[in-house]
Amino acid sequence: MHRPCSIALFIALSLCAHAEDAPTAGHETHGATNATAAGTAVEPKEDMFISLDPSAPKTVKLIIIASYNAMNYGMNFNGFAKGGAKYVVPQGWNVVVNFTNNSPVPHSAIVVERTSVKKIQMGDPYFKGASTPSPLRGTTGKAGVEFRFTAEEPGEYAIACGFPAHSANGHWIGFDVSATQEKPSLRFGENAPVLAK
Ligand SMILES: [Cu+2]
Repeated sequence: MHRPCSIALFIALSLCAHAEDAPTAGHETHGATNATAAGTAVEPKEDMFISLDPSAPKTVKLIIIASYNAMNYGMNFNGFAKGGAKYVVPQGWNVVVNFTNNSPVPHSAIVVERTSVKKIQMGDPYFKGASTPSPLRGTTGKAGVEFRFTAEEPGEYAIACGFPAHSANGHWIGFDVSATQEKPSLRFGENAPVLAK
């Protein structure tokens, strides 16, 4: 209990320290579908975060929102942490990720091997191009950044936060590349996977 608690406390204190840097109220950007500073959020539904690109073959668009709500001290993507959500993408598909961060605390997204989620510091993304810019530093803001990559190799990966120690504290969700599944999907918790449309 002691070690995770002290890490969690540290993160919580960091959040408090950063709160003073938060943008002033009334500056909410358009199109935000979810969280507020208070941490209340629309309950996440799978189809809000995955869709097929109608203009490009074998291309899936993922919406990844860091600090979607207050869960896990804000160290969540789309309201899930510790692998509680999982994307599956067929091998060879193109993946376009739109990343935004609801929190004034920096977060990032980087695709790593599932076995790497406990690392304090992430290295390079597993697939070329598969991270937000400067994942160690992270970004803030709802303006968002986009990155794209090709899911070339089947396996079990994670979309992790590259900000030091965040992933080790649960800021990651699952990302599998499948050699057999024909359509991308997203699963939240114990729900059945939802196919991209
Ligand atoms: Cu993070």
